[in-house]
Amino acid sequence: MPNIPEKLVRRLAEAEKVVVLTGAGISAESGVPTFRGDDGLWKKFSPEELANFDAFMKNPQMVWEWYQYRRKIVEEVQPNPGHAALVELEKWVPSLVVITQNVDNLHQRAGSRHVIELHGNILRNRCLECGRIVTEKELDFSDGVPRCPHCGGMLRPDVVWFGEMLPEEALRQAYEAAETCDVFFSVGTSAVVYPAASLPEIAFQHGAFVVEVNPEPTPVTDFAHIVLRGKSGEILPELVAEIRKFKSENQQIP
Ligand code: BJW
Ligand code: ZN
Repeated sequence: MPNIPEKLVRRLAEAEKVVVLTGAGISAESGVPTFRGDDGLWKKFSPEELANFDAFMKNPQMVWEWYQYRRKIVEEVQPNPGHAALVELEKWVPSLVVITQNVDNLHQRAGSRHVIELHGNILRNRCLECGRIVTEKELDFSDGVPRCPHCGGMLRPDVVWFGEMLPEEALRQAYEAAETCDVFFSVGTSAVVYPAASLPEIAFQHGAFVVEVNPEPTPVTDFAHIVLRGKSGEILPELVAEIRKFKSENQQIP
């Protein structure tokens, strides 16, 4: 496990605004499969092929089965020490925003207070006709594909597929956070899916100190100020321990 550079601890101790962009890798140690790479969720199909509206309309039953399978995983797993470390980090910096590409709700379950969801949430469903949000309890799969209890329209998972716009307000807040932060972390994301993938570079261009936490190289590696190679469930707790130590040595106990 890499040691945490003192420079990073100092930067964090002085920071006003910290932003953490997360991807599937932060949930890997909870048991949620990632999308790409050797352990990727979609080995047979690329995410680009499956996660789009045309694929859903062509075979809604298959796509629903797939989402119900993943939903079950997400409901059965627990947040891991990486999620928990981000909750503690809130104590040590004046402002912390988590921007997540994940749809698994694990940051919220861990207790992070300011989470921006860029790609929706797998626990919600939305009606294609009336736009209402429908809870999981209301889903009826007796005809294969669930229908809206209000208008009978087709339901879909309330997530963002390829070719679809990200939620406007969430994206606006994410850009603003990236443009104004002092320290920006890119954690457990392959950083290949846009527009989320542009956020680390935007932060860098606006003068933020950019840190990558990932066992593998990504496009962010090329410009990050510090790269911490390894699992987020190990590195993030170690980082938070260093800040806790630094703050207590400097008598800034909250
Ligand atoms: C660990 C670890 C451990 C492992 N600890 N780390 C500009 C340029 C080029 C293309 C585009 C562009 N702008 C838009 C596009 C098109 C497209 C796109 O980006 N395509 C690229 C693939 C080329 N983007 C879109 O279509 C987006 N919409 C959009 O831009 O709207 C405007 C528009 C409309 C019409 C036309 C053009 C523009 C929408 C993107 C939606 C993405 N949706 C998904 C599915 C969500 C629902 C679901 O879950 O089913 O989001 S795809 C999937 O990828 C999911 C993820 O959030 C996303 C990112 O993946 P992530 O999180 O990075 O996971 P992995 O698996 O890729 O990486 C895991 C990482 O963890 C790895 O690096 C590991 O090493 C690491 N890891 N263990 C730490 N223990
Ligand atoms: Zn409806």
